[in-house]
Amino acid sequence: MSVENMDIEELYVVVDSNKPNLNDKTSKTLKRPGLDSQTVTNGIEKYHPQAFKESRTGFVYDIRMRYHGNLHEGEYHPEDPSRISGIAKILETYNCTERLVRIPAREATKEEVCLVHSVKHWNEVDKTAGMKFDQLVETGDQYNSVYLNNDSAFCARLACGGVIELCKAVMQGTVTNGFANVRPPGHHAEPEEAMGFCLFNNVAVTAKCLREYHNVNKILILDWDIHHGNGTQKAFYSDPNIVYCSIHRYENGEFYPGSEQANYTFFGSGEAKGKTINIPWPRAGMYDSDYIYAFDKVVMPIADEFSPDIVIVSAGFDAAEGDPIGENHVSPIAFGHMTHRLKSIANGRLVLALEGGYNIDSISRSALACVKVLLGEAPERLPPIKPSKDCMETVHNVLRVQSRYWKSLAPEHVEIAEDTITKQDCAIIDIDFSSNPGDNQSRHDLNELLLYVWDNMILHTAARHVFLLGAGIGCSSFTNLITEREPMILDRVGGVIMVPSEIEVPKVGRGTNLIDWYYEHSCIFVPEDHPYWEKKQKSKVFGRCKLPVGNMGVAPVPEILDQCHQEIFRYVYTILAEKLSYENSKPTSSSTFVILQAKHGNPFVA
Ligand code: X5A
Ligand code: ZN
Repeated sequence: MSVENMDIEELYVVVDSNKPNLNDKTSKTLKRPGLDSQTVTNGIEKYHPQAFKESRTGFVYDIRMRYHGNLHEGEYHPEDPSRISGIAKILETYNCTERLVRIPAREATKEEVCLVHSVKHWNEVDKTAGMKFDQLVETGDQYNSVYLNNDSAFCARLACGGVIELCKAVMQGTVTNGFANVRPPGHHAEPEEAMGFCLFNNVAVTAKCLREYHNVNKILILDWDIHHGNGTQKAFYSDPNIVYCSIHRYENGEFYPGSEQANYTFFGSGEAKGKTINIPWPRAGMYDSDYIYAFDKVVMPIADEFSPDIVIVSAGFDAAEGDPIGENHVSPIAFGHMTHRLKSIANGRLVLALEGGYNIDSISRSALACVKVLLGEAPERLPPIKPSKDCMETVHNVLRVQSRYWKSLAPEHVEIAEDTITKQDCAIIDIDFSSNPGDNQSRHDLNELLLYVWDNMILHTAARHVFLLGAGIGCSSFTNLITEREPMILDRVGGVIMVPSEIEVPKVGRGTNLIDWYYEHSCIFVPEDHPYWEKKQKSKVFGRCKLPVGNMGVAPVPEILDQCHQEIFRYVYTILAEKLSYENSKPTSSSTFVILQAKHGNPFVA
């Protein structure tokens, strides 16, 4: 593409030249679809005599699930019996046990387990109860990451039956929600085989049971264990009634269980396209903000739109701070928040079933935070959400794929963006925003609007070279955007051009990295008689300020823009020409660019 030859008129794709109604946007993304006719007619209604009913929280814990243990005495295995006793103990210490309704575990039956697993698998597990030491070792070694003793099969049946009983209790209204403190875990267990410390897939078997025997129509399984639940995904990959959504460490397929099927490019098949949602972290080291961001941008909109009859969480705590395997940093408070958000779905019918998690202290404190929220306590306050660049990139990849299947992920604005921006080499998003410079409310609205356009339009595109062009009060909203979205901005923005006119020259936020970048990538046109030039110290936080050519002093925004437009486009062209000629030498280049322009006053006449 030769940018020099491009007519400026052709650059214009005015996506939205009026001030969108921010309230309208809110009601669109947060709207709750409500009960659809299917839910009302399939007999689910009788399960929740609603309004003001007292909330009760069920708890499954059977000490016999501690019998499953490593045969090699003295040899440490992370999936240890003390995991569930540690959780039980902390709940006791913090006086939660007495507030919980104990739901007895029982062994799952062959018929139940075989709704997910093959009879061959059931028999193989069953046989282990009578095996000698050598046979146990040999059988365990035949699987990927599984150990066995003579009680393993019994414990696996108990864990599975425990989750079934708790979910039944929730559907029947005996309890509102609950926590299943069970082991061995389940989500790696596939229809035909044990895997990853898992023998039977507790959550998958439960979901099938609910549909088969308990008249439940739609189920959401949310898996926040650090590992991808390959077994659960496999069990429901073509089932449109069960949504499986997993947040996990992926590392380009390197992390356990090490399959490409954990990538966001796997989203379900046939009628169930979009019913598998993978949110794959590219590395270890994710924090609370990353999880909450994924929740707010992907999990909750989908949960709301799907409107399940019950939510089951594959609640591993190996993403918790301190976990030796997960190496992420999720705090107990964040686990509490995720639990809290999920309570808003399915009339509060929510069951957490333990999966992985290998630091006893971490999993105990995380489980405690979740149980407290289930019991009705408010989660503690979290600091403001600051997702990492890797998180935002992952989430937006997920959104790009999933917005084809979920309306709530693709508001009208974004559909326009898909059509007008992704299908061409370039586009201009023009936001005209009329207001008075001193009006704080409109400044706040414009800040929100730019963040919204960035998150929902620009990040949905493949544009690698975004230019930000601010005029008048639009300028300070851009420095706000740059500060709020620093990691992605540094990655995607080619240059920032500002024409503040009589407005104060805005500054970017703290951080030498950001400030240096801003200085290197900005071009701020400040007229000769602007008070800026009187300042003694000209800090880099104001960007690279310059006098417009043929300076005529402070004038209304449209006039200054008019005066500067040659210079502005020369600036954009120079940077683009440089970047594109560099990229064209590489096969993977993308030449798309967007100019986001926000200003007040009359439309910019080029
Ligand atoms: C349930 C769970 C982890 C398996 C890791 C095997 N399994 N290296 O967290
Ligand atoms: Zn795990």
